[in-house]
Amino acid sequence: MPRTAIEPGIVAGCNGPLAAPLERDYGELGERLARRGIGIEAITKAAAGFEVALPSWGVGTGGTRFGRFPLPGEPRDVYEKLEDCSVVHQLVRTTPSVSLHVPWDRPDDPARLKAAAAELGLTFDAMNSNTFEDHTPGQLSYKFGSLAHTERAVREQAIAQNLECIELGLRLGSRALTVWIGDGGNFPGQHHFRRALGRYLESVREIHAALPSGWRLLLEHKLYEPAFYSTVVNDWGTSFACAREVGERCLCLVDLGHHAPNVNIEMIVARLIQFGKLGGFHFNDSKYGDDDLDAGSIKPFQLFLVFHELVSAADEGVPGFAPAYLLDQSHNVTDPIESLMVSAIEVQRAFVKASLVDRAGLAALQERNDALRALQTLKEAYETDVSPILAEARRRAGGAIDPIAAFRASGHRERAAARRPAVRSTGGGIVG
Ligand code: RM4
Ligand code: MN
Ligand code: MN
Repeated sequence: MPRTAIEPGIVAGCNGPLAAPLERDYGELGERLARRGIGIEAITKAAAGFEVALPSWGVGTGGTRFGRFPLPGEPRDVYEKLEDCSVVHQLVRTTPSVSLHVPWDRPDDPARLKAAAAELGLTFDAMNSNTFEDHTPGQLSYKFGSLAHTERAVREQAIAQNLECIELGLRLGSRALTVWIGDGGNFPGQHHFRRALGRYLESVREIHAALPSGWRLLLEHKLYEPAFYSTVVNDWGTSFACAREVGERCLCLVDLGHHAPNVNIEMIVARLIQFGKLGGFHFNDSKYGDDDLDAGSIKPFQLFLVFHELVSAADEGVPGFAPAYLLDQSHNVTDPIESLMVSAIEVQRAFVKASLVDRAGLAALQERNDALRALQTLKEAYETDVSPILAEARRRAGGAIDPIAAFRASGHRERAAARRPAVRSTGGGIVG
């Protein structure tokens, strides 16, 4: 049994009075779904099998370039980050793995870190390399780029940093490296677009060649920021072209906040699936840009439509389809543990609703070009309140029926505040 950061009796105590009303709600939903020919138990089983990884950098308060408002008891090192991730998983039961960002999370002793994670019932998801800021004094600077830098020596340093991530990940049990670079230009004329992308490709090829067996390399695009005029890997088309050039184990990662407003992301997802290049997701929500808001908080219907593509691909057994799911958010005004719990539930909610779509019926309507009924078919699934399924899946797995109430009752934040006196920078949050 893994060590739990929250006393299991507290969770059981919070669940007690909620169990009977949940049973009634679950029963009623079961009846309604049965009338549509859907067995609730199969859906609950699917919900219980759903997983999304946690970002180590998400458990500290984020911030903007205008400031950061830290909470008491924020994790100060990777061990404390793991402990907070374990709280999320203990209560929601869908987040058993953690994605590390190096060097923010560079462990002193990988074997010790792996053992600490195992003790908490956690494993490691994709590794992330940070070559978008300078870390060590004396290192070559990434001010003008990393993998696409004009100078070979800087590119070599950035490649070496990615290889170090792989090396570390190998010792931690990770199976993927996600590469997002900040390389780009702030002024027209600053970059020779084709040469910059050519240099990036050359660097990525080297990293790909060093991948251990069973590993995947995930390329993450983003249209702007930190560069505000041009970005080297700016969109999914560029990412796709690069992944195809580089090789079979090089795939694309879609971060929901990395597109221009109103872009049809679910179509991008479908395209990447169709061409065998969808490697993973960073879930968050966005109103204007890479806002890193909580998943499902702004455009829940879009999240559902994305999952409709994902669930269809899984149902159809698209060969090689196994995207990695991760939350990638910045929590500026909420308790990060609470935001991560709610976000994990929202992503799972979108998955479960997408699992309710009458896909055979939809296919027939598409054939007949019945646009109105086709939309209604999707809406029927989207508008079903699946909360009792999510709560029941958590309850059966030993989690909390109401994770926020259980977290607040647990006193974890207060205990952490007492045990973890503040340090200047936790290396967490987007602004470090
Ligand atoms: C970037 C991108 C990366 C994340 C960093 C912190 O915008 O989303 O995935 O690692 O932020
Ligand atoms: Mn991301
Ligand atoms: Mn981002």
